[in-house]
Amino acid sequence: MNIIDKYNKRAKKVDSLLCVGLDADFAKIPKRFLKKKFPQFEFNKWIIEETHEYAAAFKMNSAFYEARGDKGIKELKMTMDYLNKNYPDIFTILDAKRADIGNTNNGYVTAIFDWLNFDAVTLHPYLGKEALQPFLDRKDKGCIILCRTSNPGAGELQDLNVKHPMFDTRMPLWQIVAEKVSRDWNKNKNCLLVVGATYPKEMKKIRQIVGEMTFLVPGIGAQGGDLQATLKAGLNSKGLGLIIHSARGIIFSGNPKLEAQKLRDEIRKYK
Ligand code: OMP
Repeated sequence: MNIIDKYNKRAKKVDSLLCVGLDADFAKIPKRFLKKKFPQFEFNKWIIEETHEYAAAFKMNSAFYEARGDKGIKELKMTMDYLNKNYPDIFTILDAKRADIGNTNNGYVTAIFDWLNFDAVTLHPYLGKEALQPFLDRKDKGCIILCRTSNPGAGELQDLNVKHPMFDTRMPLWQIVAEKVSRDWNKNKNCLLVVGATYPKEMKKIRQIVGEMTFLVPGIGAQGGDLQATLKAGLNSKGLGLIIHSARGIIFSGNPKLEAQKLRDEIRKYK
């Protein structure tokens, strides 16, 4: 099965486009978990149990695990083993924003896709397709390329008006990334794009450029992105094509189950 089909299948099964972010920030997880032997894992297990029925995907940002050294990496792996064993149909994303020269990427590919067994990883486009080939070659896994990020300073580089590589015209760099990835890098139909919910106008343009491709959409919840505008701008012709992500807005809300359900319901309503 194509990796995007895995996401679509789960999204249809639970009628949800929600991705719950398991960003288990050690400074923020409730005190009762800190007494446990594996605090981040136990916290994640609780969040997974509270929210899985609403989730089409789970995403983990490796920063929050790397920050605890070998303990954090172990608990990241424990979380993935738990998800693979108990909820194998839920799409899993490691947010690590990797990318290096080709042979170094082989190490990332083995660690993220084979050892941790994530379905997809976030990647920088900056080194180009030739360098990313070890990721792109993995037909069974997803490559989620940063295109228009959600942060306020995203435009510093992404808005640079650059010459189109083939035509005598100029456009913002994020448009070139969208075009390149959809037309040239996506031979194995395993590429996705990161498009922040905080930039719905750009999302609409990117949807026009790339057709049916799937976007990972961070920026809902704590970053203030507009869900209704996001769905309007970003859904593809099949009513899919979006992985709507929220971490802090759900996991540190006091009632993760309720917040996940609310967001799932809002997605259904505006869809
Ligand atoms: P919350 O703001 O807590 O919902 O978390 C957002 C998550 O998405 C964090 O793990 C970020 O690192 C990640 N993220 C963005 O916030 N903006 C982006 O443009 C891209 C990402 C990402 O690649 O996931």
